[in-house]
Amino acid sequence: FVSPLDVPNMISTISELLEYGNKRAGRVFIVDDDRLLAQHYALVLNAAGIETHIVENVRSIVNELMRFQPDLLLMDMYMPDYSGAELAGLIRQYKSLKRLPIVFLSSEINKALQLSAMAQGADDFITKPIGDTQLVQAVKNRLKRSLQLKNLIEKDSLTALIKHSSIKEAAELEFVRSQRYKKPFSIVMLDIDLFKAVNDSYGHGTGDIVITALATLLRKRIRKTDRAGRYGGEEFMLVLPECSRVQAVELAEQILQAFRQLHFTAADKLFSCTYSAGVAASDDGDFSNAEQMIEAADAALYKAKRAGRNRVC
Ligand code: GH3
Ligand code: MG
Ligand code: MG
Ligand code: MG
Repeated sequence: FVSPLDVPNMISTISELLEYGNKRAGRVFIVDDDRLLAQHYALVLNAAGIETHIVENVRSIVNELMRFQPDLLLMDMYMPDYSGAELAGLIRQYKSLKRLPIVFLSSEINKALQLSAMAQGADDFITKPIGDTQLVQAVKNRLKRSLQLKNLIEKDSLTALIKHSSIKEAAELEFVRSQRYKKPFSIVMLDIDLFKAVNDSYGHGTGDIVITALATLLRKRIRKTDRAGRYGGEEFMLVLPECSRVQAVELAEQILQAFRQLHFTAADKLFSCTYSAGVAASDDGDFSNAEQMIEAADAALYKAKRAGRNRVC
């Protein structure tokens, strides 16, 4: 496998995948009406390498959660306008927030009240007062398990890209965001050309290497705020916020050029591959949901295939 890239960081076993989840300390969203206490928690967690966000306005908690994308929610039980239990109930109504671990951090020691608050969909309870080191350890352990689980659920084991359902969720989230903030947004669908022939000529293992190499290339070439997912076998999807059609086409063409230049070796033969791509951009027209944009990107991909492959439409 000769390539101008580094060896693709292929993640092949569950233990490696769990290891991967451990590399990120995680993001914690803090909800507490005591501003000073919330800031203190944030400071202590930041010192341990954990990113934090303190809720700014409880009324827009769902928006803030969707924007910050936390791995854990640390929430007070008693606040002037809303109770933590009410907020937990509200959060659980959103599909994309169903898996977010919610931990109450409260001075409430009455077990029955703790339980009824947790019945709203929280996962755990930590009682205040709590020392700084204790808090860090408690949060770290919970974050670690939360991230491991998230990786197992969301990541494709061959390429370590997010899977079909997660990239679709990312597209839905970005669609809503782009509408709200009136920003452009693009989706790209890529499909490796004549891939069956690669498997037939060089074997499935070599086919896997090609898939992993393209995944690595995608990961390296996109921006931090972009998402790349494995949509199907040798089909990928890019979700590109604040990206117009022109920019999306340019990106897909640049990556195509880099992909074409990769040389793979198998059975003493050198070969290379191409892909076809279809772009759908929010500036193309009136889409009413992400599903319609995905369909448009799929149609453009089909057009690229019919026009002779190895191109972006
Ligand atoms: P086209 O240019 O029209 O896309 O031609 P194609 O040969 O790529 O056609 P198609 O999309 O139907 O074939 C995809 C092939 O990819 C079929 C399947 O066996 C293979 N494939 C799917 N997932 C994997 C995988 O994880 N590893 C390997 N090695 N092959 C896979
Ligand atoms: Mg309070
Ligand atoms: Mg295909
Ligand atoms: Mg194909």
